[in-house]
Amino acid sequence: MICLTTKNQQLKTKIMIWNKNKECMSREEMRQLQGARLRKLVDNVYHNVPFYREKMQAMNIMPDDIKTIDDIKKLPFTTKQDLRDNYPFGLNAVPQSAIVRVHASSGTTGNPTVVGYTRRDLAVWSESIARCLGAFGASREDTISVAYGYGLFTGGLGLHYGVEHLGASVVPTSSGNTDKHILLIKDLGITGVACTPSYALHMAEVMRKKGITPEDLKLRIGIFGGEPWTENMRKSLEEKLQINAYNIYGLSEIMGPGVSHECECKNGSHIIEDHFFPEIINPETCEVLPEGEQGELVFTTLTKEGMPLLRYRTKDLCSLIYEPCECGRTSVRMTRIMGRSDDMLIIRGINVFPSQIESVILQLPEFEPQYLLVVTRENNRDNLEVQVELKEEYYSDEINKTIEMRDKLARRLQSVLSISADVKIVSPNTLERSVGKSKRVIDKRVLE
Ligand code: DLL
Repeated sequence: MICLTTKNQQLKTKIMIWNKNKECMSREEMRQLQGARLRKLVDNVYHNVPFYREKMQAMNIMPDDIKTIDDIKKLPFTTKQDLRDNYPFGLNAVPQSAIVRVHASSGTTGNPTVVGYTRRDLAVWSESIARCLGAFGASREDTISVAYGYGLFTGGLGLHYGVEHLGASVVPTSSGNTDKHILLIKDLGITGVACTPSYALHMAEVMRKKGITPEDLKLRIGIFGGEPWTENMRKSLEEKLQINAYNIYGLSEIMGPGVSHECECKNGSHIIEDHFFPEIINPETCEVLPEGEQGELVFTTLTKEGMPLLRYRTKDLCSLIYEPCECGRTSVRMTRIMGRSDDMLIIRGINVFPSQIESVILQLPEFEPQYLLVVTRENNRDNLEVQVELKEEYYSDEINKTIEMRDKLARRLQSVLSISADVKIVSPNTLERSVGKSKRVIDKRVLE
């Protein structure tokens, strides 16, 4: 553990580089390490994951063909669909007895994406989060509330064990109870809060209404991610809460939060590259793009044991920054996520695919397969409205019958999506029909 004094005047604290050996390695040393880890990984998946063995055989690649990290280009890609096709544990490289935890996130339809972790995977995860927290200026002196959801979502438990690994105190508030959370921030002298940026804005608003000012609190660090946000949102959060707000990025398939993180320079997120190797590809052609170009982010899990993945297509669009960072870390940085190359929506931090909603609607005989999703953000809270057309034969003047059908669909959606939606039943033939690709989603949220 190393302490550096930051150049950033705004952050009047000592910044720690948690694992200087790995975070400040020379680029050549890093490439050597990545190459060695890739060779081991490929050998492992070839012998232990039939899916990868078959893919590699079909491409005429043997583990011996992988010699340096540059040979990664020879390897097959992995997609969310591959995870679904091998549901639940078909991509695991270890026996079930070695799996000590399972998380899951939304699949496009039907099956969720399930990820199994070994004890060592969890240790790597906690250490990665400790690196992030160190970069945010947190130390064992801090008390950090984790207001990401605890459960199948990786946000809650991921941050939780990382905070403990750092040696700080964790307050597992989970998401939801804003009043109690604010009370705890005040009474326990909480110094850091981990949640989605939209929830943090909501919390700031509730505090303002309660007459609580930043001077009443010890809060100084915001650990925000799980959904896209902007520089203006950072400015607003830093002003309203008088904190330093940092971006943390990750995805369950690769590990969860902690795949990359900002540092005090707040100029791109450092990728934990000794564990997660990044590439940027053209999402149409899958060709690797030259340094600095924007495209789809792809990760290879260099050290994962439970469910190692080769070249996993995240569908997140961004670019990579290879120039050294002033903070002293040598790792590649990624820009903010600019969008997605698929139609996934993130609503209140939860991933939602329009196809999931469609499949629920199709299961109910009362409705036409005609729907429109309208997403809005009011008072920093996302709202999902599902407009759906009733079939002629179910059309009735009795209001109770319509309410019954609406509530039934709302309950089904809640159980599949894990978030509530406002269902609005519309009369037959009222939703606009399109000639070409139908427009199913209107996202009115403007992230300023
Ligand atoms: O959202 C893990 C996470 C939890 C990250 C808490 C950070 C904090 P998933 O539910 O699998 O995992 O969703 C992953 O969320 O592919 C991005 O599209 C989006 N995402 C996550 N973090 C960020 C971020 C977690 N900082 C998907 N900025 C990813 C923009 C983000 N998008």
